[in-house]
Amino acid sequence: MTKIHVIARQNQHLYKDQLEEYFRLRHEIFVKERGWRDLHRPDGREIDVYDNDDAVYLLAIDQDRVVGGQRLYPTVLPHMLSEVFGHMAHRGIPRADRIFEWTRYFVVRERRMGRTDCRLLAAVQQFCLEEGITELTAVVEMWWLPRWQQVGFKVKPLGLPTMIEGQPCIAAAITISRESLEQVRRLAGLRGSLLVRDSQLSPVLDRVPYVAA
Ligand code: A1S
Repeated sequence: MTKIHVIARQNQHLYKDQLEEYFRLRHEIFVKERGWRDLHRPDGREIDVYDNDDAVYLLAIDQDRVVGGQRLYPTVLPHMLSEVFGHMAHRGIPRADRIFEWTRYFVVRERRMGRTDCRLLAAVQQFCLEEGITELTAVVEMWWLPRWQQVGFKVKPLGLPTMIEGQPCIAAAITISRESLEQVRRLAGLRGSLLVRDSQLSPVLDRVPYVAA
């Protein structure tokens, strides 16, 4: 059964193979399939400056195979919205310990039937609730808005739509809530937790001394 594994600085060493597969899948999907040419790398691994010890990955893994993934990154550090897409957040860039940026979301082609997608969406809500993360920010193509509405995510735009590589895109903030988690769980027919996580692992709390330093 597909579970969503939480991978952060403290347990990355246990997931070396899966992270390698995840970076290769990102290249396959974002560069080759979606045509985001700027992300092309000769080694076939889509990795950027935010793939570092501060990133948290929620990977959908089925029998050791990565079938989907997403990345969270602290907004108190320089992140994509602050460094690259700041002009899209006309209302200002939300930044706080409890606000993370959400990027690099995908499901492998063979699993695009909604089920893995719902699991990843439920996982991000559950993980954020458990960690006390209150909000996620993201820059997305406009078609995400009806998708989020359908699964009960509470979304507010941070600015007006802007064209990126020929696609209308928007910066948005998603409020984390138990109701959203329950709604996406209901839609997906999910009961109980999907997350596999080290009980000692708390990426948000672990960051606090670092931020204060
Ligand atoms: C940043 C994202 C942040 C959240 C972090 O009937 P359909 O096929 O039209 O239904 C589709 C569409 O409505 C819509 N959709 C999916 N891809 C679209 C696209 N490129 N343009 C416009 N609409 C699109 O979603 C419906 C269901 O899609 P699906 O692919 O058949 O199935 P599933 O399982 O829901 O998977 C959706 C995702 C987005 C995960 C999958 O298509 C994927 O991994 N795509 C490639 C990666 C990607 O584009 N990620 C988003 C940017 S990251």
